[in-house]
This record gives sequence, structure tokens and C-alpha cells, in this order.
Amino acid sequence: MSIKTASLIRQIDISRRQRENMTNTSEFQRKTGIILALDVTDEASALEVTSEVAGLVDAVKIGYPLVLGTGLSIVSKLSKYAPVIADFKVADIPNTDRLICEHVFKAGCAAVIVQGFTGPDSLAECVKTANEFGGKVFVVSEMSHPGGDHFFTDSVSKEIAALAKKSGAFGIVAPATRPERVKELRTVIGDDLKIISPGVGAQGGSAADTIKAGADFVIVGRSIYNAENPRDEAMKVKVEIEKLI
Ligand code: FNU
Repeated sequence: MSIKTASLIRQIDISRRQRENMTNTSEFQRKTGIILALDVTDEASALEVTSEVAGLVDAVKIGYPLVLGTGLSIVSKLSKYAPVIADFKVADIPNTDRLICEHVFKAGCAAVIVQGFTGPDSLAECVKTANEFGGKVFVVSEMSHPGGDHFFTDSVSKEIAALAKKSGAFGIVAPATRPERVKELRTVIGDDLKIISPGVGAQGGSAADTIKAGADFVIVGRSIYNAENPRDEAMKVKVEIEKLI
């Protein structure tokens, strides 16, 4: 078999797996379009906020702040309310990426967020490991903070998005603070991949503008978990998104 044929077969296999992932999962079905970014650092607050917004968020995203504060055992406790996304922005050599992703999925996470700038082999290892556990990979294409487009320039973030698609990732992370970039990145990946977008609320992005630009989910943290009434705040975002339909 020629290298070209082998590569073509691999591509077809990746697309098939992608489709299976999308149709087989009940986990990332969009009901409200909201992912809670749970960056509180203790278990009691994490469970309190999550139980308050249960049913109003389609997933809970956790990262270093909470996991370093509580340990990975928090995942099984949060999973009772919603699927958990591990935002570890995995960015290492393939072997280390695999070891990290194995821990993530063994702990019960439904998805992991990884960096794409590490290149095709690192990304492929994350996707392969996720597939072994029936999990999903989101690839950061461009970051949402003001300095986020310093190195993630237009062409770099588009290249990363294209690589995410080629690697069989489930989706990309794109900045709600720059809806025009969400729109452009959507044209790069087409409709096969999901877009999850952080930057709504505390970072100044608007849920409606982000969804209009082509995101499937908005990621909202501080403006929900720091609110006096997190449920009311989540409800406001839900209604804002619903008005678009
Ligand atoms: P909030 N996050 C982000 N921008 O904000 N994973 C990115 O480009 C990115 C992220 C995360 O501002 C951030 O770490 F790739 O309080 C935090 O957990 O609403 C959340 O998204 C945003 O939180």
C-alpha cells in the first residue's frame, strides 16, 4: 500500500470516528448552550454552585484551580450533575500527553481541552487516547484574553483549527471576546466540529454575539459562580441564547 493510500484510509477512518462520536454522545447535546467554567478552588463551593445551576448548563469545565485545590476525585462528584470537561490545556510530547489524558478519562471526564500548537503528533496522541476511553478532545485555536492574539495570529489559529479537524478532534476553543474570529474559525472547520467559546461575562464577551458567530456553546465562569444567585445568572444567559432561535 502506498503512503498516499494509507494516509487516505486514515483520514476516512478519522471522519468516521468523528461522526460516530457526534451521534453516539448524549453528553454534549446542546440544551442551553452553556458550559460552566468552575474555577472555584474548594469542594464545598464547587458542589454548591454546580447543584444550583444543574439543568441550566450542558457541561461543567474544570481546570487547575479546582483540581489542584481538591484533587481529581472532584470529577465523579460533579459528573452527577453534568458531563465534566478537563481544561488542562495539555501541551506536551505525545507520551506525556497520553499519560495526562489517561488520568483525565479514568477519573470520569467526558472531554479534555488540549493545545494545538504542539503539532500533529501530540494532538493525534490526545485524540487516540480519548477515543480509547470514549472521550472527546477540544483544541484551543485562539485564546480569549487581550494578549491571546499575540502569538495566536489569524493564520496560526486557522492552521490550528484545520489541524484539529484533521486530527479527529471533537471541537475547538475559540474566543467569545472576538466573535469575528469565531466566525472565521467556523468557516475553517465547517459543521463537523463543535465550537466552545470562553470569554462571556467577566471578559466582556456577549453570549448572543458568540452564538450568532457560530459557537455551539459559550463558556461562562465568574459571572455565574461569583454572582449572588448563580442560578438566576445562568438563567439570564439561557434566555439570551434562546431569544436567537
Ligand atoms: P471566566 N479559558 C479562557 N480563554 O477564558 N480555556 C481561553 O482562551 C481558553 C480557556 C477558560 O472568564 C479560563 O481558564 F482557552 O471567569 C476560565 O476557566 O468566564 C474560563 O475559560 C473563563 O472564565
